[in-house]
Amino acid sequence: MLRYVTTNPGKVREAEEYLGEEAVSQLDYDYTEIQSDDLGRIAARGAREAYRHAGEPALVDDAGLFIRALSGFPGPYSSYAEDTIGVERTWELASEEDDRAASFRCVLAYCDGEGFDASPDPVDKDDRVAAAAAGPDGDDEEALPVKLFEGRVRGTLVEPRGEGGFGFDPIFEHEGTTFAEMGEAEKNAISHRGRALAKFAEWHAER
Ligand code: ITT
Ligand code: NA
Repeated sequence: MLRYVTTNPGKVREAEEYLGEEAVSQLDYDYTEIQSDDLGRIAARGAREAYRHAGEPALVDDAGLFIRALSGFPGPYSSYAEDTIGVERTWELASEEDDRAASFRCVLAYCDGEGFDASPDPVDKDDRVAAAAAGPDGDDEEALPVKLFEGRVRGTLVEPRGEGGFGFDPIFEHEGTTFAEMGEAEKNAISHRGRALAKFAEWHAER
């Protein structure tokens, strides 16, 4: 069984909606989040650790909100920003800027203890480059292969609207609708996570 490794129930709802509840189940495991401004490195390390912990195929989801006028803040520190200043005050900070553009990014890191070279590789060149970049940087265990899938979506920050979703969804508007005003399927069709899940699903189906 594929394990979606996260402590965040909002992420799990979206992954189950996309992949199907029979195909994936949550592993509520708090892997070590290394200090890095690179979501891919954070996720790759997490996926190796989660696979070693669970002994089952592991998919780690590292994501964040990047506010252009704030030089990408909170980015990889989004979870910390949500817990400390919160969504309202993040909006207040952004509302003082003329430029309200932001993006969400999600990197999924997959590790099942196997290598990827022998299998046909339908994934585009960017993903292979990213996978190589995530590669060995420590002892032998660190050398477990990890495959990365990234998704991004651009939007505009607005005053909070909507009851759905999680995290910064109420202040993230895409084509007139905030992510918190969308259902899971609607959000997955356009979101950073949905796009990363689509790349993963396409690759995993061939595996
Ligand atoms: P895990 O590490 O256990 O998966 P987490 O919530 O701490 O849970 P991250 O470290 O990836 O996950 O932090 C991502 C944060 O970015 C998350 O807590 C939200 O504040 C924000 N975020 C990411 N994706 C989001 C989304 O789809 N909608 C709203 N906020 C999102
Ligand atoms: Na986290």
